[in-house]
Amino acid sequence: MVAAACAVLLTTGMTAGTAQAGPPKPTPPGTVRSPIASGAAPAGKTGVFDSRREAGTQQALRQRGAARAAVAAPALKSFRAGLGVEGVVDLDPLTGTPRVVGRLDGFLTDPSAAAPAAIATGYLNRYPEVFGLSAADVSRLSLRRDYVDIAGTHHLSFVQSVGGVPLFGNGVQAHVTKDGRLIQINGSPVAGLPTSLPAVKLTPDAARRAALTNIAAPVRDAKAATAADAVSTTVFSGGDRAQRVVFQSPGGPRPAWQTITRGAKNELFLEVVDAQDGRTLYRHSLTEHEAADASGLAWDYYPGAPKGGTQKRRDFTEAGWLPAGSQTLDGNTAHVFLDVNVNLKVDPGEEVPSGAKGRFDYPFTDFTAQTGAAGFCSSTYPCSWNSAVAGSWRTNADQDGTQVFYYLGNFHDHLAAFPIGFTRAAGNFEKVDGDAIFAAADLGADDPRGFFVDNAFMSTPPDGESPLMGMFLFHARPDVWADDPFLAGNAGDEADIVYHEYTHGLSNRLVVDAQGNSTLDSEQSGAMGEAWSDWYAEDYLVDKGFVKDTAAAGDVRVGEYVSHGRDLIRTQPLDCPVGSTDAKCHGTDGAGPGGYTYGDYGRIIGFPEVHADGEIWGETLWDLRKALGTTLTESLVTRAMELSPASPSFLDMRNSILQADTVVNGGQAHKKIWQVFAQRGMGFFAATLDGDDNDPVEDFNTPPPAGTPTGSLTGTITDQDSGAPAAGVTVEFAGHTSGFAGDYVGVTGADGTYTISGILPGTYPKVRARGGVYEPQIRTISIASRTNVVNWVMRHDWAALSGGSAVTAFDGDPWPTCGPDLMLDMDQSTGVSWFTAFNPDGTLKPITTVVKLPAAVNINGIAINPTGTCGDDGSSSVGGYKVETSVDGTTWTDASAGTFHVADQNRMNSLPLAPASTAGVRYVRYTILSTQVAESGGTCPSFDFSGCFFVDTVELAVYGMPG
Ligand SMILES: [Ca+2]
Ligand SMILES: [Ca+2]
Ligand SMILES: [Ca+2]
Ligand SMILES: [Ca+2]
Repeated sequence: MVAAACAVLLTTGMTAGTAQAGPPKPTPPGTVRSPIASGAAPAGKTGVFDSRREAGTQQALRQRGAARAAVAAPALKSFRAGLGVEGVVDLDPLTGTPRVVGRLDGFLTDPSAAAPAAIATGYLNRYPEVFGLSAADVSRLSLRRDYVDIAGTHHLSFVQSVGGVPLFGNGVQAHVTKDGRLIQINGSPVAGLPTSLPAVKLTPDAARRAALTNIAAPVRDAKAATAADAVSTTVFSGGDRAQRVVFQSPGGPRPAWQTITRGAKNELFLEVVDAQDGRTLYRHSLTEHEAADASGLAWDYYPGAPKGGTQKRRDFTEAGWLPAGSQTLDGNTAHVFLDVNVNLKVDPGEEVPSGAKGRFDYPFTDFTAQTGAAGFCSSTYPCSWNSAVAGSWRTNADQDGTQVFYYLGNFHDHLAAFPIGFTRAAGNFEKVDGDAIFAAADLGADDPRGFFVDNAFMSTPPDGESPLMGMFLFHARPDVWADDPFLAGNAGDEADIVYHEYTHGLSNRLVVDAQGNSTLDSEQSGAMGEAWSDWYAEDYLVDKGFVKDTAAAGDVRVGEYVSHGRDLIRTQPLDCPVGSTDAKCHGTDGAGPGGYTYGDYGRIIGFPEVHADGEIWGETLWDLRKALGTTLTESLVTRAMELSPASPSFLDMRNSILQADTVVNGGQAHKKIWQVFAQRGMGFFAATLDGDDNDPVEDFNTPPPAGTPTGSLTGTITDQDSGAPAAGVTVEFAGHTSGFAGDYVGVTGADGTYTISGILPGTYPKVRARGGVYEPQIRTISIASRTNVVNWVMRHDWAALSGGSAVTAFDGDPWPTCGPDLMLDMDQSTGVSWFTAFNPDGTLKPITTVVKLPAAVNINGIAINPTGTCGDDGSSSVGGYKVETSVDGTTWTDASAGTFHVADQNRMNSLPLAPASTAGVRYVRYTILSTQVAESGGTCPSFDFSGCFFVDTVELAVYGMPG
């Protein structure tokens, strides 16, 4: 909740709402329509016509199929039964013969040394009543193709014919394994074909003329040359062709001409024309599909990149991302528009329109010469707008929208493919499931305030609802931020930025609770979310050769383009090994040089922050990729998300990666995985209290060898003030309680004793005791291979909510998610955050909270942790304070007053108490009088000190005995 937000880059975004507002659907483009064809062309395949698929024909065929099924021949029934419960016998209503015969749990025949074609025809001959083919029919099949795939399977295609004239469409296909087992028969063969057909009435030229009329093409005169073969192959001057075929219509086989003619716009059409009456039986364009495909220009990495920097034509329709003829970028994978007025709705003028032939052809206009050094442009990092010229971003806006659409489709396909497998079943983003990505490019570009720069985000609701992605311009207007260090470009033009945001969708759909809601809600899981996003993006770009990861360190940089080759988005590149002395792996003042380790958590930029701390996880996964290769690592990292517990810590996810290795890889990579994590400080004895621990302890050990004798831990826990045994207190080894490697957890009984056994020997940095009304304690404990005794003395916190205390009044204005209850939760990682208000003389307006204790207490101590929290820096810590007590909530007695200093941050500070203030206390009133901004070296107002906006307290505790 730091007020100055300029440094926050590539966030997951918490923007409310999923912006379901849809634009009007595009009007289907004009298509060539036949004045003859009686059926409307099916959607999506304009120009296709098949007389067998006309509604009336289909109705008749359905009735025929139903009638046939009702009186299935006994032979067919017994055949079907013989295939078992997973047998498939699917009859084609047009032919009454099987479109598929097979079984899902095996093969149709045993292995055989016979020729594959003989295996297939032998099977057809064995079941004439199923396939409807007599021995004579089978003998007339001609083998057109025997395709052997890379697994050795034969895919056979047999053509049926009448008098040497082939049947159009129908036939027999058979698939045979390399050891001669029949897998499946399909193809809907036509049963009982006659040996001859009525004479044709149309000449080849008449058929050609009918075909041209059918496609509304001008009928040209042409000379015909007809061969003396069985199909009367005819070639016309001008290139049109015709040959005889047999066409299986619902009424039976008919003689026909198959023609290939050229339409009005030079498209080629294949048609089948009835040879007796000139009727169109079938039509399919051979080229219009190509011409009507939606396509556009896009590069693979960023403009000017050494590899993947050049715009190329991309077929959006063939890829399945956008229907042919689309006039906007609203397809199955995404709806990209330009939300220049940042209302998260598609307003008039915000769609990216297609040009001629469904093409989104928007060549990139280079602004480098216009923008120059002010925008950090160069030939290697060209600019796409000039922030000093209003509206100059419009020139490349449609180009950028098209580019974003390409990236989203491309990454959709990459993530869906093996081995990642982010498919529809896994919860990916597709319009057919109601959740295509709603992507706003040039977000806020036209907003007069000029704030919407240097960022990108993705917010991901559960499966079935569209996520919202935002891509901003980079580089602010000079009057808004003169020193903006970023390139004057478009976020949507850089692959890793778009892929980073897309991956937020992956992680938030895979790490979920049973309802499908994301559980990436802890500090460390948020950091992993950022790291995964960096990792999947760069992993892909390196795989494809667009980013070159050499043996040297520091090649792989997120935001290479918008940062014009500097470390502006992350503190250093991903490929920075631990201990690297390469200048590119410079690290930070807080974490030191070289690759980061777990102990750098919260120190990389001086305070906990998900993008910075995520670099530890990202670099670790980059090591893992180096150790295991990209394919296995993609698999394990993805499967681990699916196995993850809720709100995971880095150690939870390490465990899930190990478990994933057990599941999909037989545990073969266990040793290497441990080595990688141990080297990054996530070794066996590493400790984190949970996913919200901002101060995890690193360890560089792999697990002790199998068979190492274990030890146990036992002891007694007593109440410091009463001396009584403390029951119900949990003792747990942080980092060893997620359920994977044996939980090290024990609970005290009524006598205050606990025992944990089976502990591998070593030093565990965070062993925590907590429970009930007792203030948690954390200790480092060494375990030897024997019984180890550790006793604890714990303190009853009478202000703890869990013991029945309550905030009964306060006069400040707390941040919505950081209210005063968080002072009383005995959690040192949470606290209250108040908005500040100042008097005219600059002093803070005091903020008061009243806490009611569950019983009257003779107090012997009050302690406060005054530190900045809820995302604020140390300047938001409390300086001056006052504490009063009361037995009735009406009359107050001064108990303590003073000032907390920087040295008092991050700990509980015991307050000196006035003797008259401690007896029979039921109420405690805490007043904040000032912040630590001045002691932190700041003055307000200043965006550099969060204490100018918020003042916080982590915890307040009250000790004593019932009074
Ligand atoms: Ca809008
Ligand atoms: Ca979905
Ligand atoms: Ca490298
Ligand atoms: Ca707290």
